[in-house]
Amino acid sequence: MPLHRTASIVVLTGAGISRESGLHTFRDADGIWATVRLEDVATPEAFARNPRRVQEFYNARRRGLLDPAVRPNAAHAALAELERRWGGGVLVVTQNIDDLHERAGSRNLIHMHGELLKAVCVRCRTVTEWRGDLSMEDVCPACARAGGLRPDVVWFGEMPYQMDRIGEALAGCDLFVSIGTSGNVYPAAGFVAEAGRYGAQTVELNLEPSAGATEFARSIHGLATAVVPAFVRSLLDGADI
Ligand code: BJW
Repeated sequence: MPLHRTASIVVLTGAGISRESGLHTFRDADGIWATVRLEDVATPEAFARNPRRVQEFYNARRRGLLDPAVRPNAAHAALAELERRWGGGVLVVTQNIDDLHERAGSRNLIHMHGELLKAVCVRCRTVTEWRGDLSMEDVCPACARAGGLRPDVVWFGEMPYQMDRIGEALAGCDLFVSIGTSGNVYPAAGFVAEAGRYGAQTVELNLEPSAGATEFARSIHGLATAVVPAFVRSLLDGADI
């Protein structure tokens, strides 16, 4: 059955959607966790133990993101077009800390794992735009204290952002689409079951079956730049899901 044009859509994205823009995924053979242990860079304990090591890891990734060669790809663009042209609501919930969705034009967007181009002060909680390297010597522009700025990203053991708003959107959506995520990290990996429980149709678009592939009513496998624009086109053309 085609989806009614007033239907509400929630799209979850992961690192796979940005792979063809030149950014690494985490768990693929050439992924980030193949070169660095997540326990050394992506936990609050790692930051407490060796803040400089963690700052260096994110400084390198921030520089990579700001490389002019890294640009939104056809999959990011297709989701922005869907938001512009779809009658019902489209919410993109991304696990990615890059800014490629907003650069492509997505506006109704939640960065549940934070944003690489922002720093948060652990002393006063103020979030500041940050495009340069970050160090323990930097001073928070809000509270003027040094040593408290960290990347505004969600590490293991920390609560992802805007979970209440995401929960409401999952409960109210008619279609849940998961793109480019391996389905290994919770709570995002549980969104398909949550949306399905409330009666949403569920579709996975990924290079390969994710860890939660059997939870989806439909799976389409291929490169994000091929399968996402095709899927968006089929929605806008009123094809069956
Ligand atoms: C392509 C492609 C192409 C490639 N086209 N596709 C035991 C059981 C259950 C849970 C837990 C547990 N022990 C601990 C937990 C909780 C923990 C967790 O899930 N751990 C698991 C490892 C087991 N989660 C947390 O701690 C989270 N917080 C939390 O749970 O708080 C409590 C809470 C309770 C109740 C409700 C709510 C909250 C926080 C998780 C923070 C994750 N942080 C990271 C790093 C920080 C940001 C950064 O540095 O970038 O976020 S980890 C990393 O993984 C990053 C990602 O956002 C996240 C997900 O990765 P993603 O996007 O799926 O990437 P990959 O590489 O795994 O997959 C890419 C996919 O793309 C692959 O399938 C490819 O095939 C595909 N692909 N090229 C299409 N061209």
